[in-house]
Amino acid sequence: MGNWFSTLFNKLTGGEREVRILILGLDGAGKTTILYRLQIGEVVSTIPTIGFNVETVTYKNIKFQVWDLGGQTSIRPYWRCYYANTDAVIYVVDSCDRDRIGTSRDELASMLSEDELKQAVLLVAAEVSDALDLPKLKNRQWGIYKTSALKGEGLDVGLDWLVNAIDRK
Ligand SMILES: Nc1nc2c(ncn2[C@@H]2O[C@H](COP(=O)(O)OP(=O)(O)OP(=O)(O)O)[C@@H](O)[C@H]2O)c(=O)[nH]1
Ligand SMILES: [Mg+2]
Repeated sequence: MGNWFSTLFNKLTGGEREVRILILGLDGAGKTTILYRLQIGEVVSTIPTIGFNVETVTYKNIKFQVWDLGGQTSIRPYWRCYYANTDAVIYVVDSCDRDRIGTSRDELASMLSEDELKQAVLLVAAEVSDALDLPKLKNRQWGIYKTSALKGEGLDVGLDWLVNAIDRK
């Protein structure tokens, strides 16, 4: 078994460490709602996140350490403190928030340009790939899924994609 394979095997079976995932996106995009929908399978009532929430989520026998960071303008500069050793980013976009889609695209671009996230797989929870310039991304596995954290739609298929994408790395 090659080194690469055993590292991945350990990662996915929890032998070495959990898969580290960041949930990012503008304030009000639905990040915290997604975190708790994934963890307890229910919609919780949220307040704006100042700082972060972190939870361990087990999905299909894989342990994810999921970090949900606050998305307000004043908090976004701190996202970079969490980038090291991140396996995947789930980027959440409120597709109804048309006025701020450009801001969301710019934050995504600046996040993806960081060296520490070079290897990270990108899953986008939204329905707005063109507006985010996703088709222009090079050297990055990305997937986009229309999701509703309230209805619980789209999260499973998105996470399945994410697990396979990490597996292929
Ligand atoms: N319609 C709809 N509303 C949602 C969805 N997900 C979250 N919301 C609502 O959007 C509001 C903000 O959700 P949060 O999960 O707190 O947003 P957040 O991205 O964590 O925001 P910050 O912590 O400020 O960065 C809440 O009122 C949610 O109920 C969704 O999929 N559809
Ligand atoms: Mg939040």
